[in-house]
Amino acid sequence: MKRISLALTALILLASNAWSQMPPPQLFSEMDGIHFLADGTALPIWGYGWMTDGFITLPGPLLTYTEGEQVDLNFSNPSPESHTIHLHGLDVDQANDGVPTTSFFVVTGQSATYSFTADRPGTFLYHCHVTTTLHLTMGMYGMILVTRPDMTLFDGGPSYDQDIPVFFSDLEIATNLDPPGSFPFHTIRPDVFMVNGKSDNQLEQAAQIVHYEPGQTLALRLGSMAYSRVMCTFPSELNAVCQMSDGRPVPEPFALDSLEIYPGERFTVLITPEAGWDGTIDVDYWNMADGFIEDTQMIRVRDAALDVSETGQTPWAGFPNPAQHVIQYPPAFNVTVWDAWGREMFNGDLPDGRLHVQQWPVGSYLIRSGTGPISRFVVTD
Ligand SMILES: [Cu+2]
Repeated sequence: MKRISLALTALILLASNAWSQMPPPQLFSEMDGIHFLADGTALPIWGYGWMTDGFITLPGPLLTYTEGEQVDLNFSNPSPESHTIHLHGLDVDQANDGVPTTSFFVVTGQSATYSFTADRPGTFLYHCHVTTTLHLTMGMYGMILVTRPDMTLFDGGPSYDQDIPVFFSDLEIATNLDPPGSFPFHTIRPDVFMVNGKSDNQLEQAAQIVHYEPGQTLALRLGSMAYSRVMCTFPSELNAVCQMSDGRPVPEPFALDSLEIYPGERFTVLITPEAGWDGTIDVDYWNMADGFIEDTQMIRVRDAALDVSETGQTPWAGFPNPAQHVIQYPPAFNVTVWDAWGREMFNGDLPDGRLHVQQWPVGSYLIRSGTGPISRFVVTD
């Protein structure tokens, strides 16, 4: 009887939500998406996208809320099968949790609104909870961030400068090409391993690189929907400190050189990279069944001063950068150099283009000739 009344409630909820009438932002689900692998293969995916965009992505859109915000997450499903949005890790009530047996299915052609209060800051996930094994490997997942306007991780927690969402997942090409209609799904063996939906050379593209300014602290928002056990290795230059686990502060923050992330887990790790660093956080994907490493991907972290402009708008790129002794520019006049605090370090001409920095403190500097473009360089010891 309870089940029937729940179903009736769901039907009434759904009937009152014609999806054309929903205000944005509104997610939708589709089962005819395309995802490009690093080798150019176009792979069929299922997933979520913004209604206003009209296409789905892998992972789905990042959902960002402010602590305390009352959220109405509108969702419609024009796809041929039922789906839900399970709010993984958020403390929402049962009716809004997206587990179909205890809340409701969003069947083909219908819409629903998931209502909740984003009462805790942290890193969370969402995914479809219908035939979960299959719908997950097809791509129906994404990340949720709940942040605070004052840029602290939580009440009384440390402050930071940037949020960096890092979402791990994997898939099996054969399953995505030809999704099985029924069980067993436990035969799924992922063979594509992703960071924010990207693999291999895709992770060297500018949009995937984590850039920082020296002195900045970045909050890595790590979450996994992979079948694999994920292990991240943090080089010491990043000064990584784990602050939160599964959306709550850890009892005592701890320095990290590696971190294991099991399916569904989330961690918030602060990094404060040293000036002039360009390197990777290696990400190993371990097969949960046999305990072997299947693949290694990476997150590239780079001092923004070391980035080579892709637009050609920064012709004034010195060499080498970072520099220890001398940095070589084209010959120039009326050159000004500032340190990271805006103090003038040099003002004059460089007729031979050679800027001597051997005696300068380690750090990041800005340089400009006349009224030309400003470029950045790093001095190391
Ligand atoms: Cu689904």
